[in-house]
Amino acid sequence: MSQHESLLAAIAESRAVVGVVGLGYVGLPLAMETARSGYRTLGLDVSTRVVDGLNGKRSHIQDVPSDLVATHVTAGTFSATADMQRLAECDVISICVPTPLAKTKDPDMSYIVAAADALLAALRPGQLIILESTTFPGTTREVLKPVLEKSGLRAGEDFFLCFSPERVDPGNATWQTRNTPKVIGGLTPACLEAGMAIYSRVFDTMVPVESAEAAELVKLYENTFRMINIALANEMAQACERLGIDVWGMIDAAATKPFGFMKFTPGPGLGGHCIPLDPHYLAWKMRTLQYKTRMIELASEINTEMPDYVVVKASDALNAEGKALNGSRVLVLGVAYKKDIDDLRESPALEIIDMLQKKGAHISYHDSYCHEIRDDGHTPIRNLPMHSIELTAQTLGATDLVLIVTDHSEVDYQLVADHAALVVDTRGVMRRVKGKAKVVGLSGTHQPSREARVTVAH
Ligand code: SAJ
Repeated sequence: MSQHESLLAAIAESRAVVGVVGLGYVGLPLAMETARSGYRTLGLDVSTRVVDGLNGKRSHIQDVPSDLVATHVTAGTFSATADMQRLAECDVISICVPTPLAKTKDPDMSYIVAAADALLAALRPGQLIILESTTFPGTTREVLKPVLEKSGLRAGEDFFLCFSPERVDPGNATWQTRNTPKVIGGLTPACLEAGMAIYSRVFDTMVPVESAEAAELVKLYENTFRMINIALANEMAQACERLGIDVWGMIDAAATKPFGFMKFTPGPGLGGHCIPLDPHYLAWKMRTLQYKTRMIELASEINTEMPDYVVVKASDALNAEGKALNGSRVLVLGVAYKKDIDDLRESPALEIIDMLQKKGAHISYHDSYCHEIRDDGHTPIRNLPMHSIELTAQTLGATDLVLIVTDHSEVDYQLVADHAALVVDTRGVMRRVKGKAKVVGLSGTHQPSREARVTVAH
């Protein structure tokens, strides 16, 4: 029996052991799904805190309940380890490690290379490796394959290699790991067959594509599509500013088009660990092929200038009240990178607070998801840590400006409208309320929201 046949048999008979490297917001949900699908799963992570927590039946990931971890740990279908040599026990290995950007906006491949080195030490015939981390087209074939073939084993013959992009959307109650269609591409047809054999037992819908490179590009295209369209919405906000049009009402009206349109909204800038980063993986790769992805460069420029645009709006709003930014008390409302989550990564709020501080404003913030802003070495803000303050009539009344950066759903915006004197709203959330506060939007006049579509009786 060939290595390929014995691997397929182990998968078909649920004897295959699955290893998941990297137990973050992608890896841990995946490990739970492979365990649910009947495969004994070994979670591997460099953090002993993560490993000990999971073996202690505690989850550190918002979307994975601790009782689910407990179920699989108790049943013996999941355990965690920091010992990368145990990769040798695994027949299928999914790599879910970070792929950040360096300060120079070049890909930081260090986590993938570290995982590849650990895999090399444990590689044996018959293993299937599936890279899930978002990365530039060619990574699987040009980075991972050469490292693993230092073993003398050949990809596609002795071991098998696929790329399958993660599509995890933290906090999404509808689309989760199991029911989100799963794209996969193999280095060879035999690789793809092996990848499909295991993943079609884990995911509801599989989407095989022509190659590992195609699968790598699908993910980057998805997120580049978002980044560019967000930039277009941000450009519309600046156009509406000059036209004296309320950008939110304009976009709501455009979104009534029942076909050929997808709604994106302007904001204070681009946060998160995907959208601001992923397009630069593609731009970087294309530069090595002497091609300049002009749309990505321009869109990134527009998104990157939004924090500055917001600071100017804040300064102008205070100025209109005869106040200087210098010395004003500014309450930043919402600092997470998007609403209803607790993630500060790349949040534009951090850059905005830093710029306001540098102009002499006295900053406080309220965000019930992010109780503290700590100095993690990347945060530009001085005098850290900062702590979220209570949002009350008193704290609102004691500010010269409330700057809404993130529109968490749980905030009482009527309270803001009733007790703040001046609000700059970068999310269009104050359109839903009316009160004494003067509200300045991202563009033009800030119209209270009204039904964007009136059905006319004929
Ligand atoms: N943003 C806007 N305007 C918009 C949409 C987003 O300014 O119309 C801003 C957000 O405030 C945030 C940033 O862009 O700062 C990114 O927002 P996002 O909604 O794209 O959320 P992410 O970063 O969590 O993106 C993830 C991605 N998921 C994966 O890569 C697997 C993305 O592909 C998803 O489409 C997105 O979640 C989602 O739909 O929630």
